[in-house]
Amino acid sequence: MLTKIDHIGIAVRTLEEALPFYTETLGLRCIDVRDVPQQGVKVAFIPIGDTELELLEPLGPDTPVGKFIENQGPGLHHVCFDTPEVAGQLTRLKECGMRMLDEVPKEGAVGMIGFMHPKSGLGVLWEFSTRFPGMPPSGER
Ligand code: CMX
Repeated sequence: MLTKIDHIGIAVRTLEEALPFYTETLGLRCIDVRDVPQQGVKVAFIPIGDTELELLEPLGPDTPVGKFIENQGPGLHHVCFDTPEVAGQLTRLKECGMRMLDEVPKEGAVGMIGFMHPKSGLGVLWEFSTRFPGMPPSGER
């Protein structure tokens, strides 16, 4: 079961360069900035309605977001579904013949996550996430 859009991931060259557009020009609020070294990114969390934008600054050129920016420039990087059972989702999608980048969940910034390859996702890099116990849903913190 997929319950909502947990967040939209946006690749940025630097948070310093990107944040004023979101906070000053658009008038949104950044509630947290955090390094997520296991994903190679520094993340700024921006709630909007019942979901969030995640601005993703690469921690180096040899990271997924670093390579994405080198190839395509900054912009929309991925969309994340919330699900109560990420492990089951990854297994089910693999059984459907999807090319999974993760067959078992791994630790993300706010939950356990897994990605589907954009070639199976019809051009979109889809993420699936189950928030850690005690972590409020996106848009509620
Ligand atoms: N969205 C859509 N398409 C994408 C994409 C993206 N974010 N990133 C790459 N692609 C496309 C490329 O344009 C390319 O397409 P063409 O072959 O038509 O030119 C193709 O995918 C390349 O595929 P690849 O060679 O298999 O893979 P890459 O080495 O380019 O890596 C990807 C891409 C998605 C497999 C890799 O970035 C990955 O494993 N991502 C998952 C982890 C991740 O993104 N972590 C960062 C976010 C962490 C967080 O949210 O906390």
